[in-house]
Amino acid sequence: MSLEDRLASGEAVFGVVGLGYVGLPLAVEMAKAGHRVVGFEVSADKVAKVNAGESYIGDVPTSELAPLVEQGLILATTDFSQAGGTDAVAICVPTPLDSMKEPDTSYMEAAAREVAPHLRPGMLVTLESTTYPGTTEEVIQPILESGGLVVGRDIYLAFSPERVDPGNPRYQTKNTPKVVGGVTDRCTQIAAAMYSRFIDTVVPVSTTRAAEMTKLLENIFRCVNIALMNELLQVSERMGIDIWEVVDAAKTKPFGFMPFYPGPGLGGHCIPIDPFYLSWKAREYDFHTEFIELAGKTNEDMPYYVVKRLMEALNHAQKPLAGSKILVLGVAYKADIDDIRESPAIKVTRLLAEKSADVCYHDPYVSTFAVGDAELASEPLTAELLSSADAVVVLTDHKKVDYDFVAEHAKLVLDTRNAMKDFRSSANVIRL
Ligand code: SAJ
Repeated sequence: MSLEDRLASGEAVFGVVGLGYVGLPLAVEMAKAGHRVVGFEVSADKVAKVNAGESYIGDVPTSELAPLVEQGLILATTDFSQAGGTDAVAICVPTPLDSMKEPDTSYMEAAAREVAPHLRPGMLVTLESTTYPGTTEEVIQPILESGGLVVGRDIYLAFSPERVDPGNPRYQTKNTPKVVGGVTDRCTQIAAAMYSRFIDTVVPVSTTRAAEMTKLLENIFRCVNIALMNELLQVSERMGIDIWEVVDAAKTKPFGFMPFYPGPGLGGHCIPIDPFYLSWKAREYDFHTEFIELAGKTNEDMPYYVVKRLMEALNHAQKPLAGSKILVLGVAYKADIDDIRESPAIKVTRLLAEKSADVCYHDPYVSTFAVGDAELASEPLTAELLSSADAVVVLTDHKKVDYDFVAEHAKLVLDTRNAMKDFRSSANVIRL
């Protein structure tokens, strides 16, 4: 029976390599559509948790995962030889930057090398990890073909970017349109047929490179526009203009404008990283992506700008930063989540510690946080804590924090997220 027949009949068995914030939700949607799913993980701990029906991903409730495991629809394993028993395998592994800010494709290559020996004619492999145009055909395809099978003839290969926004209450895996681009038209068709089994909208594009570039465009668009706001923040501050008021006013334009906001820097595992996958590859074509480089520089500068503004605010109170007690409010990379990857708070708190400030923090989602060699614990947000701080710096605008309480008890607040917009006229609250 052909893969398309097995897809249509629901008999197709799916594989997912990497059961993280992309792979585990994907496996759950595949299983909810009635397909058996084998999850491949290098972490035995994650394998054990999944097979016990315990979710470790915020977007996947245990109550949703457990029944699928009990029904035998989801099985996790570290044994990649079981890939031979699947019909289609989606690779959802990290694509970080290395210390030189260059793409680290080692996780994708390792995943492909684990799968390759178990490929059978008729199987489909899709790559979901965000990466530079050309990765699928220049890096992954040769590995998959190393056993003699040929993509487009014997097996199928496509790129389909993950579009997971952790914590998004409205858009999850099933209802977020899925772009798919194959090595051949047939690869595209088969990959689209696979994803259509459990995702509402599938968007085929002509090539793997078009699909790879689509995801990069989405995130470079954000990175550059956030950098623009961070630049406009700085010039507005010098001009005595409240950029937050200006953005709110610009938002009233019902067409041709999309609001972005300044902040303490760029966090997360996507936006600060993805653009550099393109700028790195562009050099191979003698092209310098100057917007991306400038945006990266502007965004990377923001933690330093925050510290400068804090020093100026303390200076007005005749207090040096050195020796001052600074309470950091929010360390996650964005509001209402617990993820601290690439969070600007990491850089800000390190800079404050380097300038001999006495730093503590409160974040309702993050219980411990490393500042240099020190491991800090989130302190309860009490009136005493607030009033004992020489300054409070809001780095993440978690909704569950009581900002009225903060304004009431804090001597001085530097608000980098406009979390305290209702107190913008209070003498003790300064907005970035
Ligand atoms: N940020 C600003 N100003 C803004 C928006 C964001 O400073 O106007 C900061 C955030 O605080 C954060 C960083 O930028 O530190 C990234 O924020 P983000 O809103 O882009 O959120 P992410 O990193 O979770 O991005 C994800 C991306 N999803 C995928 O890559 C699949 C992105 O494509 C989504 O558009 C984004 O979520 C989203 O819309 O929430």
